Amino acid sequence: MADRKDDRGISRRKLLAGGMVAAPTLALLHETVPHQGLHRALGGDHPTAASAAGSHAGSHATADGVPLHANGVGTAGPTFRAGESVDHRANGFNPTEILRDFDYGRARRLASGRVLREWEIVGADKELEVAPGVSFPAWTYNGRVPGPTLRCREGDLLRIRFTNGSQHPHTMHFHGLHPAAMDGIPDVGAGIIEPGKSTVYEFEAEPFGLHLYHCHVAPLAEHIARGMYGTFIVDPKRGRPEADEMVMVQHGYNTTFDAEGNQLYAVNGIPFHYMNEPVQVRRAEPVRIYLVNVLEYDPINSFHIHGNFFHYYPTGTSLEPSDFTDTVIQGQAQRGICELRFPHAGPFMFHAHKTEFAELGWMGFFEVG
Ligand SMILES: [Cu+2]
Repeated sequence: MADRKDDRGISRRKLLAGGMVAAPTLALLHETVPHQGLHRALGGDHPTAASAAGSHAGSHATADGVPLHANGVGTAGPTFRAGESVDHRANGFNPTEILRDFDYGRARRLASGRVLREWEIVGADKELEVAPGVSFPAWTYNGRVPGPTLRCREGDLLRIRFTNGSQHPHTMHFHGLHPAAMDGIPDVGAGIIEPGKSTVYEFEAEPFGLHLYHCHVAPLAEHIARGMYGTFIVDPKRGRPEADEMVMVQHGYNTTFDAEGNQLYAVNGIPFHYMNEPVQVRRAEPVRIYLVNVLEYDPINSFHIHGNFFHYYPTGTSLEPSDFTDTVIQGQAQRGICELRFPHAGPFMFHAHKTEFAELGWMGFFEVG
């Protein structure tokens, strides 16, 4: 859950765990909560992302006087909504580009007639500006969070050369069918790939669907939370109908490294990005969203769209949708394909209907033209 330390002097996780609430913290709770309630009842400013950013972007102290966040990120960090932005060039990626960036690798047809696809993936430590003025020491695949969206077709032979250029040991663990030696976990096959070492993962693309890959080195939660994940799409042999396709990877940033929750939530790398740069789509035309949740530390995530409904294909492994809805819940590593058309022009929000995540970055707009 989102960290609430700088509102109430203790995280909700610790509060729920019980027995941890010290007297000064209780005093803070009593002092803070009724005041907020009164303030809201009087029609005062709600803690929107923009106002929260302004009011929390300073240094706060816990009840025992310890500064909470050296980087200035409280329960809601600085956002784009004040008109600021991060340095996409320095980050080396832009969520607007990640949205429709599908990496098919280098492909060639083998004598057997089968298609071989090859990728070079490099593990790299990288400081990313994840919100205006907020630096996060990420562990990445190819320098971006999320890593590249690897895409292929059912039955292709896949060869992924992974080189660990990070200071930390990593692997690439793919979801899908493959031999044990290609599973990308410690002590099996190539096992852990130490800094400076490399390995090749090779397997056949199956089953068709929407999958993911991520590092599988302990502590697993931290390796994932630092940014080591990406989308892995296996298209069905016959393909899918034409559509404006995009990938959305839901994740977060635990900027305090307390493993208790996240201070920022995002889709495709940067919180609030699609508030300032809405996703451009065309009215009445088919849109297909490859929606993946890799959020660490929080048990669920969700996706909700305004003014519309979508057909939902869990894991993308069936060509028949299982639901027609406007909201879907996903646990970590759950994913699904959303197919929809926008009947009306105009701006339509999409966001986590775990609404606390929305106000900490997981919200955006479609601009239907
Ligand atoms: Cu790792």
